[in-house]
Amino acid sequence: MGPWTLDPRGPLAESISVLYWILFACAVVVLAIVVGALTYSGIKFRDRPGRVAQQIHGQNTFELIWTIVPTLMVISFTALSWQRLNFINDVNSNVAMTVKVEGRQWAWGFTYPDQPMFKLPDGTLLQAGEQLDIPVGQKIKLELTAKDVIHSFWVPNLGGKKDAVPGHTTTMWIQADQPGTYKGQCFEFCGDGHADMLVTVVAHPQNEYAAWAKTAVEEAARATSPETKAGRDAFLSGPCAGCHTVKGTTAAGKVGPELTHIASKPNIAGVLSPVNQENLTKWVRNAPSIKPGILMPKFEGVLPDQQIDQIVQWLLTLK
Ligand code: HEC
Ligand SMILES: [Cu+2]
Repeated sequence: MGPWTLDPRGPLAESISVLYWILFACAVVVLAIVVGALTYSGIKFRDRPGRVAQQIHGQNTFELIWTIVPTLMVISFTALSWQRLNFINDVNSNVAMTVKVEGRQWAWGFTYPDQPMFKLPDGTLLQAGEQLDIPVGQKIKLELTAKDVIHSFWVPNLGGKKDAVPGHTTTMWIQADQPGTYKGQCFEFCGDGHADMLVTVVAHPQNEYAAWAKTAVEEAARATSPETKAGRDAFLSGPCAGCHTVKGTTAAGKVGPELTHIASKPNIAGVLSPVNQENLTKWVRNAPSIKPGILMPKFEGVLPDQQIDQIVQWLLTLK
């Protein structure tokens, strides 16, 4: 049924949607009773030839019913919600793994837990932009924060919403009961690119998860060598990552082309070839002078020359 709360695919989403249906059913019953009684009395007691409508005061039985019944309903809604909130807010028991999530304008970045299976050869941890891969049937704790403004993490089939707040860590958990791809979206208006701030959670069968992690670590290792770490860091923490995607890193920008294999391309943006240090440096320094009217700004005088050099060194490793 697509990404929405009423199509739950895990225990957290399930508990939310069941509560929703209970409240909805009760609301429909109340609505039917109120509208029914109103219509009935409107017709039965109306002023008409041979009958003068009257004001009636005091009806103990009715007054007791419509005080006690709603009170009991509200109390039971509170109890139900309370019990579910305990389940929803329990982010710590039986957690299989903890993933760090960072929201930034306008993409989600993930850092996998400090476990051997997610370690790259240089000792850093596997990261990903936009897509989070999890094993089926396991409780995954998310530690959320944001880099710039408040964002909100929401994958409706798997769980509720949680704000990602700059300088602060919030927690939530998700769990998928069947393998599949679950779409989500930032749910707090966060600027121009808000509508494109999508997230995909892919749930793998448990026995295939280790194999997925191995491949992902191998791919990511290509984008991390100790010599080019400075360039990588500058790229990921600077403006580049907001516009470009590099698989195996948190860079998940959508404005410009993907740069995962930029060093193997025949040319830069179809206008500069080959892809080498000289041409990449020219491009990053002043792309608009090479291809007028493009969205990529010039970085000459914006980033220090040394940083541009480091970034270019790193780009050259992306084969
Ligand atoms: C505001 C968005 C934006 C930012 C910021 C940005 N770029 Fe770009 N970049 C683009 C766009 C758009 C293109 C595609 C231009 C074209 O082909 O017309 C591009 C193209 C490129 C290309 C050529 C890609 C190819 O497939 O040939 C490289 C390399 C590149 N950018 C590197 C960088 C680096 C490094 C940074 C950071 C210093 C950066 N970009 C920052 C938008 C951006
Ligand atoms: Cu956002």
